[in-house]
Amino acid sequence: MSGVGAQAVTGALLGALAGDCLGAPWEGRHAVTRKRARARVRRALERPVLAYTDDTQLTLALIDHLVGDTDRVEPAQLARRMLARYDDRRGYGAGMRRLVALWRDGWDVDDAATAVFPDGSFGNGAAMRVAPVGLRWAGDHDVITHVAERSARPTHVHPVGIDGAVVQAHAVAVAASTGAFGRDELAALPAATDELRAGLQAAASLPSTVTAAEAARALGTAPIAHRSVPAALWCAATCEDLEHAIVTAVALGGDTDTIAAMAGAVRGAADGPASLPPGWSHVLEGHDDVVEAARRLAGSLDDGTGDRT
Ligand code: R7I
Ligand code: MG
Ligand code: MG
Repeated sequence: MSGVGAQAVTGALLGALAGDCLGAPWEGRHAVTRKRARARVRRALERPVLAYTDDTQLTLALIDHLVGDTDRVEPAQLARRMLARYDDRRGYGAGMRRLVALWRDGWDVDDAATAVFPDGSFGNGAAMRVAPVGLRWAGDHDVITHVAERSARPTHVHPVGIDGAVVQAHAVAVAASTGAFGRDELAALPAATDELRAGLQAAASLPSTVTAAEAARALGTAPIAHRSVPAALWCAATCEDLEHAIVTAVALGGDTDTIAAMAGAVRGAADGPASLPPGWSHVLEGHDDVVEAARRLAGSLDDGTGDRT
């Protein structure tokens, strides 16, 4: 059972939400300087509301499942929770959209997982939603690995897609339980595939002084697990706070909402909800829903049995 407190849970989920909302307007752009990225973030915050995307929607669906169904993850039940929240306008990946169509046609979840990509997807969708698993089982290494893997299965059965989720879950867990996430923590993360191992090694040794364009080239910014999780963890490990981590993720370009969301989950887990800069909360769509989901997840940690109300 996790020893993580409500502050770390709320911090991680709000950090992820902030990264998703602030990264989404710039998804698919080229790398820019950090100065320009800071101006982009400032500009985005002038909008009345910043919409969240699939990253947040699926994180909420995973919490629905962990708290409302079973805490050890049943892939078919998790798929139903994803379908219940699914909204086509939230910027889902192309493979994911086709998968949802198959689920709606009544396909078996295991069969559908290899129908779109024959070896399963190695997209970063399983990694971007996995923070609740790291929070729930922080300190329980083997359970995190096992449950993160199961949480990937409805949508990502490719070993690299799964590994991205396992690595990200461990990163959130270590940040939440120690209050720290730097290069040492990054370098110690367990990766099972050559792709993630190489990515983590590159991230652990990449200086914080490189330009965003250099970092993007070295680590990747694509919506696939091994070319986004390392970049997100580099942002989290080398930036002093949540705001800088998100600004740096925006500067990298590419899959900005997801890289910023994963970086935000880790920094927010380490630093708590107070790390959300003043003035952000009222702009983030879904802020109150995420706080409520954090309360439910943290509540189910407290009683040790899962809150199935
Ligand atoms: O992983 P997934 O849910 O995508 C998440 C991304 C995030 O950036 C979100 O913000 C959203 O924008 O999408 O969805 P998938 O469609 O399973 O994977 C994402 C992409 O990875 C796919 O659309 C493919 O381009 C690529 N991809 C693959 N390409 C070839 N072969 C994933 N698996 C494969 C593969 O096996
Ligand atoms: Mg998205
Ligand atoms: Mg994305």
